[in-house]
Amino acid sequence: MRIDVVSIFPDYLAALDLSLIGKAREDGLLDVAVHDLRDFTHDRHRTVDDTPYGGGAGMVMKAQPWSEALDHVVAQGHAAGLPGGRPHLVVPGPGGTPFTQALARQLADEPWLAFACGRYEGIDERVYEYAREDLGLEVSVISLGDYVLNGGEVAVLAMVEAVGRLIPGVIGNAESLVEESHEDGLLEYPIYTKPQQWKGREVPPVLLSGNHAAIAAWRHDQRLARTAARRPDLLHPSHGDADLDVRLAT
Ligand code: 6GU
Repeated sequence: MRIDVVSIFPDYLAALDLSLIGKAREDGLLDVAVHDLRDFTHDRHRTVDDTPYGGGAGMVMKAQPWSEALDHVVAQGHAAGLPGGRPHLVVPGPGGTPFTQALARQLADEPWLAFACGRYEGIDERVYEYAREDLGLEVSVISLGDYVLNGGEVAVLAMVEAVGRLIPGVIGNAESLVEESHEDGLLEYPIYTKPQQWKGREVPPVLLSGNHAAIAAWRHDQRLARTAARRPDLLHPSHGDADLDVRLAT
């Protein structure tokens, strides 16, 4: 998979050289290119933002550096002989579609992803139109969750890690991918390792019983109890709607 990232803080993405993703790059499974948005400005101050039309707080990222950066990403990808022709453009932002394991799996099937890291209040809306209409890109705005980060860089690190580990060959033991939180809608069961007693605490006896059916049943119960306690929305997806109805009615 090819991954391009455009940011005004390319140093943030240095973490992509590390650990699992760094190893996948070394192994040729992932080809990551990070681009500095300011390289696509033409003024002395390398300006990437300006005040919003219509007023309001904060600054807006200018369309011009973004269009040139996206042109460059597409041209460089073609020069590198990429399959499929065009990247799926992902724009991280708190106003996007929620990022989930299911979305990570969809993105892991793409041969080419480009991430556009916004800062300030966001990017001039016409950049999305340009990407879709002139460059023919699929564009998805994706959010990590209901809270606000200062920019897309940290979100890209999270998304690239979630997507990268699903690419065949990146994780040695593919079985470890199946028994995970969010792969089947339940949270993971508690886990223990040696010693059997630690600071007066025992490992649950069933795990030492050698009774595989009993262990599987205990783990399933634990997953249900943990999901009910921490993420009841996963067990009763309609509960979220009740809140929404209250908000709309008031
Ligand atoms: Cl993807 N970006 C930003 N800037 N803030 C966020 C986010 C993304 N997801 C949650 N908050």
